[in-house]
Amino acid sequence: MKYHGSRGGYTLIELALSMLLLLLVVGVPVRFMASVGHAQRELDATTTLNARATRTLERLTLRLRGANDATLTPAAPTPPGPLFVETLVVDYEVATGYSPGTPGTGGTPPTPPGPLFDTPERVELVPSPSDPTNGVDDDGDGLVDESRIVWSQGGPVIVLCENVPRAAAGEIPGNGVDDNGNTYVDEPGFLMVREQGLLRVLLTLSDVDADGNRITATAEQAIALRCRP
Ligand SMILES: [Ca+2]
Ligand SMILES: [Ca+2]
Ligand SMILES: [Ca+2]
Repeated sequence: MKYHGSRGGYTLIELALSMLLLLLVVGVPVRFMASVGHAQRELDATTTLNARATRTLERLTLRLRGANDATLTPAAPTPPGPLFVETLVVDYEVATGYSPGTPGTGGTPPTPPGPLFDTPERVELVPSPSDPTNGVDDDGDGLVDESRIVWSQGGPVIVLCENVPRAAAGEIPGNGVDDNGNTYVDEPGFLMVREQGLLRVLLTLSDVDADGNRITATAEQAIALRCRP
């Protein structure tokens, strides 16, 4: 069957070519716009995650900036020897004032002058209650065995941050190698490093955007500790 152009019709080949051209004209922009949409959603999600990481370190700094160096455990190593101690939990105390001491009276013994401390505090990385450490994404959020950062002061535990991955950005867990070249081996997404006079905090957060892409944010902060009450 053939339609002759001299009579104003088209051949089947011409129709096929026209359809192909139409698909190209319409399809390329559609795919381009879809790609731009995915990239924008990933960028928005990453920006939000970066803001969460920054906010978490700000909250941690608020909690830890009053910590007294002499009360924070683990204690800083004393050179010569290792320059730092890696840890997932720190205990510390914040000085609230200074006591001049009291003279002994009657049967009460005297007390020497010295700093007064508030109830001990703790910052800790713990497994997420909805995703216990078993190699399975139990809560179906796209992250396997994620953890959370919590703060406590002898009472209720306050969650400072969720979605801390098993391994820091660029680190392959359990291979005994410092894959991301930051001197720490197989470190998790949250690591506190105790050094002389300060606590260095390294944070990685993970999430999954609306298109199912894994996104990551990192932040780092060195918190100076108080040497005196
Ligand atoms: Ca799990
Ligand atoms: Ca999970
Ligand atoms: Ca590392």
